[in-house]
Amino acid sequence: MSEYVKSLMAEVRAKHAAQPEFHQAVEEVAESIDIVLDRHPEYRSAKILERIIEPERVIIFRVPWIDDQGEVHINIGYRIEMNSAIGPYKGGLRFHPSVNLGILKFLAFEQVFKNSLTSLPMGGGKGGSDFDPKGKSDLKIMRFCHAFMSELFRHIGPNTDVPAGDIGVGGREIGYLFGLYKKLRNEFTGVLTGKGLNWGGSLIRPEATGYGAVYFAAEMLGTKNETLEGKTCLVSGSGNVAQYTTEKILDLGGKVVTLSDSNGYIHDEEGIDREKLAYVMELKNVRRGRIKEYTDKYKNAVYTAIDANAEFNPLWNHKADCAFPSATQNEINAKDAQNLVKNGVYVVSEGANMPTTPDGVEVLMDKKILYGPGKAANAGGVAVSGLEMSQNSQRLPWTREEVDKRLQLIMKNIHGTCVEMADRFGTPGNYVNGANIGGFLKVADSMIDQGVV
Ligand code: NDP
Ligand code: 2IT
Repeated sequence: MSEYVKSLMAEVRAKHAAQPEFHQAVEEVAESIDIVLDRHPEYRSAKILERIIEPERVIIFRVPWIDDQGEVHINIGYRIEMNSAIGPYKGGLRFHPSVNLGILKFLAFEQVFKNSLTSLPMGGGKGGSDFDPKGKSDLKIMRFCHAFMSELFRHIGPNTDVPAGDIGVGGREIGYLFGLYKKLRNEFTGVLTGKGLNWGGSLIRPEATGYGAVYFAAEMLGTKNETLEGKTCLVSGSGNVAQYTTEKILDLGGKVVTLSDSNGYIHDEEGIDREKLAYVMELKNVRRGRIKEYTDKYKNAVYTAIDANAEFNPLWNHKADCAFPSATQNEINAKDAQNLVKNGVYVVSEGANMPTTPDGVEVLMDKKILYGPGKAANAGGVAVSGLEMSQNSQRLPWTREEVDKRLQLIMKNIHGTCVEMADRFGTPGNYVNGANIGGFLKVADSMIDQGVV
């Protein structure tokens, strides 16, 4: 690590104390960008990276709400408005008990580079709450969403800040959030993405992150003249990203043998076919059940509990060709990465944000496998959010084929940018450097154009 990165990180750790995920995200980018700053002293003297690290604005608010039994609850609400150099703040909302300021800052920071890579005009943001939606009735979810939006509405807008979904926030939550926004503002605008199809949503938005992560994997395989046909794939998570990752792998002729939730995972040696996937979608999206129930229906599959404190996650310890981590941050550590490689995995395409720890990344890079970091590989979700914004502005919906065609082109271009930037800055094949540098340059040049603001 250079002296510059060391001193930058010492300052980040001091100023943003006790935010390990934020430090992790910043350090990875700083290490990639160091060489860019050497070649472009104007970025260094304008303190571009130092400015990108500091959120433009952080909003923290109380979310009091009353459940259907009349009990009062208090959650914390957040919106991190990270960077607006290339467009309105854009990024998801996460509802999960683990949510805190540091986690949302890491996500907002990653979002800045990811959104830039899509080539669409979107700045970076992220928000959410420590609210736990698990096991709650629709009525409780609605009450919470309305309480959350009763404060958030004054900070967002279609040209200011456009939230969307993330962990714990899907179509149902976006509906409740949109309903209250519309009522309070007395306007019908594209202030949120991931909306329902009847009220301004885009076709393919629910599918986009998972499809995009698979398109990205296909692009990486293409550099070796290979395809996903016949490949065995490990997928973690069983939410939005995991489901549509599985669907697209099936479309492209691959086989998915695992899915998980925070309690455990299923391994289905025969593969999760379309009928089984439909069962998972109904289980997770309608009944809101646990992945363990898969083995009640499909007796050949094996369920194993996951202990978050164990040395390694057994899900990553199966024979396979490709892995699509699609649950949460830091779900692949160094031991997991070693297990992946030992089991034959040579493609990792990250549907989740920062699912691999820094020493896990080091293992994958040392082994020179095809490793697509989240900010490139999972950019399809926010890209189609950007397309939803375009359709809302035009007041004209596009067909499924049109949106999917654009998504595929965007993922191809992101892959191309990663390859080109990695080459240009002397680390061919390094998608981490390629993504960080490609995302950085457009934001940096825009910040230079706009002066010190
Ligand atoms: P969902 O809420 O739909 O699903 C999340 C899945 O991950 C669930 O299976 C959940 O299990 C599991 N999970 C969540 N937290 C943990 C945890 N701490 N440990 C283990 N498993 C966990 O979310 P998404 O599918 O939308 O998001 C998954 C990942 O993809 C996240 O990293 C998100 O940031 C990223 N992402 C999402 C995008 C989107 O458009 N939705 C876009 C780009 C990235 P359980 O039910 O037990 O909580
Ligand atoms: O991490 C992400 O890119 C998302 N959760 C999607 C953000 C968006 O605005 O669609």
